[in-house]
Amino acid sequence: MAKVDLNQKIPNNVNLADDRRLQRALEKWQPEFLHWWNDLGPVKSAENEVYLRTAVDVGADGWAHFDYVKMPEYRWGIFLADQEEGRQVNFGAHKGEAAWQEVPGEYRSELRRLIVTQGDTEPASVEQQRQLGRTCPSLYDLRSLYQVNVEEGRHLWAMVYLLHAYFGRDGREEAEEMLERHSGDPDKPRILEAFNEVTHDWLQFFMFTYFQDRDGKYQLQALAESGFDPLSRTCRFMLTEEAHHMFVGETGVGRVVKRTAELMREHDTDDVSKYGGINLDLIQKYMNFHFSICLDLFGQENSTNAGNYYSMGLKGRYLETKIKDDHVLDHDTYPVPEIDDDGNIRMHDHAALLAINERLRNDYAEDCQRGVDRWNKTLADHGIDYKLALPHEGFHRNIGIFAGVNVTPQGKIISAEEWKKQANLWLPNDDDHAFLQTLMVPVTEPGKFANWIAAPDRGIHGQSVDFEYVKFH
Ligand code: BYC
Ligand code: FE
Ligand code: FE
Repeated sequence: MAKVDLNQKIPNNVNLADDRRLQRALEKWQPEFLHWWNDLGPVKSAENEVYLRTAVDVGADGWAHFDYVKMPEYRWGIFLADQEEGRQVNFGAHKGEAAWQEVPGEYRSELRRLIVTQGDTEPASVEQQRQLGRTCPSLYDLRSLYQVNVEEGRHLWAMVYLLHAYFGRDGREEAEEMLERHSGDPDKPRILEAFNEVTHDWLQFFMFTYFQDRDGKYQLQALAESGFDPLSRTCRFMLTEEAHHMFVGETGVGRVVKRTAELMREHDTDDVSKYGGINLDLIQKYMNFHFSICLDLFGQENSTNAGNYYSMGLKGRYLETKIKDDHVLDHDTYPVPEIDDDGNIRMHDHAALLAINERLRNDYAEDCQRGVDRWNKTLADHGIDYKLALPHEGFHRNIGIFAGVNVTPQGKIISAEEWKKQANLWLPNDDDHAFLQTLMVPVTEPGKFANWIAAPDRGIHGQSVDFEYVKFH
């Protein structure tokens, strides 16, 4: 395993110093990245000292260092998980061959496309969240936001490293373009739809880190199975950071639910909005929105792209090697939803190879349910008879067979007219967003929290909840 070199301009465990050309190319990209960070990263944050985790190693016994950092001085590094001796391509047409240490020439453009799509989401999320620092509900939460942001920046570095190291000139051009497309830009938008939405408020931030970062987890898991070993190794290390992002989301939504439940008990009412809380119906609407746009991120139910990526050995299934089948899938089927002639949604068996996206989406949805169950337990513990629920997979979709079809959260197909009448009850509207904005008042005194969210059970890295996680200057 390569030694971690922290003293270099770009900390890394890929022996960057031994490859002058690559090192120079990345050092040329570095100031452009910083320029982007200053322009489109978190607003008014450059002087803040933030108690941050920095990746400094990949070993099981401690890979992170915690200390105050000014974010522009964060040490964004390149870290790959250790190489596995004798690793093979574990699925598709090349199953059983030694894992590739170089890009297989015939799959170059597909592989580049996957890496570019993955890389594009990372800075997109930073751009989407850049305004949130103005209205943080606490220093603890502000630090969480910044932690997620710097790590998404590092994930961009992870993909840019692969582009520079393995794709030559067009890889370098793709790396430039990562900083030229911008979330929501009408001319040069980010690649995937959900990454062009604005994150207006902190409830959205928690929904984002719960649902959208979880898409990240599942896509990274699928790419971690890749026969292209450097991609696999970099994704495996990214996943260790990703866990914290989803923790921020799950506990964030959980704390909102808890606070709402407390206010409901205290005032004996379902309508806690007049007491500065967020009603459960509104939390449900936000969930409907974020879950549905994230289901779109998995692509179409029947995808020849996904089938090709699989057969080529580039992108596998979730926990590929634990699945008990032939890992080639020439003859297997997988149930996929379809809209029958009578207008009902039914499952039909399709070629498993084409249904790779659908399968990953199902793995994802199952995982999403776990947090919802925990939030519902909080409600039950407060004696509240209300259950949050994930909407039906056909609800509010824009990609695949449900695109353009009006499906209720319960899974019933309705007319466009009916949809128009009811959509207000299912998705956040302008009034809802405006109401949330009234709650978004910054709280920056250590240990204090905005009224609409409960304090966390514990602080970060053994610090107390009232620790000064961010120092302003
Ligand atoms: N928006 O065969 P299909 C993360 C396009 S998140 C716009 O269904 P495929 C993170 C598609 O490109 C993880 N376009 O799709 C989270 C194709 O275009 P062409 C990100 C879409 O290719 C939070 C056409 O529709 N990583 O890390 O199998 C914070 C038909 O495509 C969308 C990845 O996504 C969409 N939602 O699947 C920070 C992994 N969906 O060929 C970070 C890499 C489909 O007709 N990406 N299209 O021009 C992939 O594996 C695949 O590109 C997708 C799409 C799964 C996204
Ligand atoms: Fe990421
Ligand atoms: Fe993330």
